[in-house]
Amino acid sequence: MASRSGQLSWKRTALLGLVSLGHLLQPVAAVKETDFKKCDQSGFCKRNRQYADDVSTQGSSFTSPYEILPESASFRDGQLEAVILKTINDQKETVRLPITVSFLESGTARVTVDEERRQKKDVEFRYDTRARKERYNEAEQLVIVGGLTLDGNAQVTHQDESQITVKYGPSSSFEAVIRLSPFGIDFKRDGATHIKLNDGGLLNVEHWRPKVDYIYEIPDPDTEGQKPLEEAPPPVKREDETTWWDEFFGGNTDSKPRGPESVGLDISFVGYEHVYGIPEHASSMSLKETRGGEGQYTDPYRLYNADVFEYILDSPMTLYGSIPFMQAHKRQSSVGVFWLNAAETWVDITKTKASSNPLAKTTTTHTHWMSESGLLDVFVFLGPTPHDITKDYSQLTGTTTMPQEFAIGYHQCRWNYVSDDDVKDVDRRMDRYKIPYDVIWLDLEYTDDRKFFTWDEHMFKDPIAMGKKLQESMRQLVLLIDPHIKNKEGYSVLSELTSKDLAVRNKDDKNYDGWCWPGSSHWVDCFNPKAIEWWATLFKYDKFQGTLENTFIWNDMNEPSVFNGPEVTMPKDNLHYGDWEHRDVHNLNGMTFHNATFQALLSRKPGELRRPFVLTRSFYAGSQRYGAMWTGDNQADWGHLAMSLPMILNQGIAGYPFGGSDVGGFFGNPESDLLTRWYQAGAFFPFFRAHAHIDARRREPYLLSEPYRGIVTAAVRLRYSLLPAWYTAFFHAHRDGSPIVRPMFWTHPSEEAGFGVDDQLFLGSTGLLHKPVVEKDTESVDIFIPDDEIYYDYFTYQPLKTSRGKRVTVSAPLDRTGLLMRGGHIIPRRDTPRRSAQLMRFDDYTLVVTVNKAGTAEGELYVDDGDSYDYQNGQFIHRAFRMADGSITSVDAQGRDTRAVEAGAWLKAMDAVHVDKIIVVGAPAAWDRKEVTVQSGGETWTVPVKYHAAEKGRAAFAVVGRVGARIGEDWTVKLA
Ligand code: NBV
Repeated sequence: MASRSGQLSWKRTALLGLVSLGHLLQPVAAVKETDFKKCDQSGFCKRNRQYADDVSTQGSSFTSPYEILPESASFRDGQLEAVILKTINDQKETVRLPITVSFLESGTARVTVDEERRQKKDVEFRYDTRARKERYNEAEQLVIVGGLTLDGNAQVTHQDESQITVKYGPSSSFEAVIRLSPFGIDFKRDGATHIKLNDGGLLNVEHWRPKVDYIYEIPDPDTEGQKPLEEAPPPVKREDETTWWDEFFGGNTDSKPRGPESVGLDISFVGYEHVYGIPEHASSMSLKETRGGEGQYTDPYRLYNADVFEYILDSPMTLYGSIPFMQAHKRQSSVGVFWLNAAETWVDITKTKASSNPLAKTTTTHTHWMSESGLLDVFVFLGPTPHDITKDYSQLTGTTTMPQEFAIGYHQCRWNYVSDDDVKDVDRRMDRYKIPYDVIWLDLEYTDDRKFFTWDEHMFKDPIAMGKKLQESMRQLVLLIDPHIKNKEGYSVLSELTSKDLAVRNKDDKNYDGWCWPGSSHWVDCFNPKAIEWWATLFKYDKFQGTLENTFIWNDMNEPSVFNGPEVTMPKDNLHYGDWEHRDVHNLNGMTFHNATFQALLSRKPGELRRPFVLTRSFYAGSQRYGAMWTGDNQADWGHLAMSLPMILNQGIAGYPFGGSDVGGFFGNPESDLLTRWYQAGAFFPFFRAHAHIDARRREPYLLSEPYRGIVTAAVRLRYSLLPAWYTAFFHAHRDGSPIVRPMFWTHPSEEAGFGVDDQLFLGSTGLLHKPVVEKDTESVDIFIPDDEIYYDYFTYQPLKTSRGKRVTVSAPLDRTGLLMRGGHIIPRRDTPRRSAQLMRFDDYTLVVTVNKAGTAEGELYVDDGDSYDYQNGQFIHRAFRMADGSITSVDAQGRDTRAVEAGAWLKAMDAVHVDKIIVVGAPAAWDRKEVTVQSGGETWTVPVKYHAAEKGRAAFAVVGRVGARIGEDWTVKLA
């Protein structure tokens, strides 16, 4: 074992050494920031920032050179079309930029600016490049899945030489005021401006131009020397052209056959102090300013998917995934934008304070978006609630796929479980120590020589037997599959890839050859629909031998990570399907691979329609449709544990809530207390997986000594008992994009003091408020309370002395996490711990009712078979629970007549599933009785109640049961 791992670790060091050739053979300790660009090393970012600086220096004497030609504007069926004229070269030349402003039925507006291709005779491209010459315009095809229906009721309410006003949205309460010269748009709701485009004049569409070699004035030999020096023309400030036609970084050259083509725009959120979103960054949820100042950043937030392992904390540096969606929030109002562009993107953020009344200064957040190429395509959401924004955004990009039920249980992973015996041994020991888990994972080393779809036959002698063993306890196996294909003769996957011409090409139109885990590799190009079809063939059970129905997939390295590529990724001048440059599509790359694998799992066997499970490291807007993500290669330290929370919360805000961080930390060896605290936190991540680096010591939870092992076991069991609540929260994410774990501003949009809180969360709409301990030697947490409700401690039923907008200290010794129950909720649980989620699927339920100040409570349960798509045909149970006026009721949450639903096998089996106990926390004295009556299915019976009067800091509570009503049927529990 030791020598094998030692050998692998050496290989890794050697390979990673190639990333930055300077430190070959030196162990890589942490991310080298210098391996990744800063804004001033990225040509277009530097130019756009310079543009912003020049605009600010010129102040009021600056006029944006973009104007809409009044005669070009026309409005039809909810869409305004016009041409923006950009004036260049000191008024001598103009460029035409067609603009479309679409008003969508949802109330979302979309602004798209393209560039008219100039005639070949006007512009001769210097290089004969295979790359497409129009701006990349296919992101919509890959990202947008709905919500584009135009709003037939939108109408122009005013038009003159200077502006066009369009009213649209719910009850025509939204307005877009389009200023013609200089071009700009103000978005208003109920007469007040919320979002402004190009108000700061930073719109910058770098138009296409021919490459002309520098023209130096060649001295005329006859007149040379005659001109007196003083007459030389004054130096003209030229644009910085040094990175227009090629760019160098870290020893790599990016040839740029199309020259400069960036798009930049300022977007201001008027009166908004907080903006969230644009993951993925190891940063606070409420985004910081980026142009200096105390505690602020000096670089813009960067979105350029990259393998930034062991990343630094509190940084705007790019990470593995990108979602260019931003939400701005203030008291009573949320608005947002989605910048649909897949190229490298940077976002500067600054805030200004202004006031008409010196006592009430309001902050405005100014953002400056810069993308290297492609269209300017921005969606504008006017809310007004966070939930409206979430719904409208997910109408466009889709919602979280309904997960496999097992996927929300606990996942046991490390790099690597080294043999099938190792896997079976872990499985056995988890059972011996009664620690539930659902999935065991195999990292890279299960393969033969890093050739995906093969097995190391010495170490994994009988994968089928291993898979079947897992099936006995209804557990699953996840295998790692990366997008790089080893360049080795005789490897059938390689020969299929190349013979079918499905690989990414280099700028010379040859299959791109880069270096990754297997050594020399090619990359499957999942932008090509044919590649997706081919990829699916590789996963058929008879093709990918050793896989079974309980095998699922993990996609790693799909940024893509290329050890010897610029910034550890692919050269930007590589070519994809359709001859688009990698530059245009980089941030979409990971999603196309994730999608290909998702599609492949959907079609493993004819007639088998089961939900796939695919984890991805790289992502873009829309990736939520294909499975889970995790926050990549973090570190076993307290800082990384703490950072998990804002990162996961921000994922939820940006429509991709199924996420988690490596529990325990990927690099390094966590002390037992850190590992324990990470399990307590992880039990409240939507994706709950422990993982460890190959050089890290083994740390399966049963290896911990007591008391840690027992505490971790309790944390995992807590997760399992709450699985019904988790599944219900996933259902909401699936239905309308709601975050699974929710930050305070989302649940309490009026409580200003909570807008910056990102270290605690609500689980769905259960009222469960969790704040884990993320600091060493800390035995309490200060939980922010966002309202005037009662909050009970989850474990002790103690009603806390809270006050709205303030923090309350909750005791959290090592064996306790900070977990409160907000009054007024009914939380579904399953209280018998079992080995896996699926073994619990026909267990009875416990309902925990937390009585609020008004003496009422409400809750929900959604459940389906957790595996198929039958829920789309009514095969689900969705209950709404309510406690009021001395009774607790359950009715169908969607108002269906459930008896009319023809029950399939799963729904029939659910007939045997009942409500076992109801625990009423904060039960009024009326519950102090011996029994209550239950009515259901036309019958009435009585059930016992055990009432516990309030005592020493503990609320009164009543335990009712066994209730015995069917979970899928209407029932009433009555006091009378
Ligand atoms: O496949 C090995 C690892 C994996 O364990 C990890 O989770 C990924 O984020 N992978 C990265 C490759 C390289 C790690 C240094």
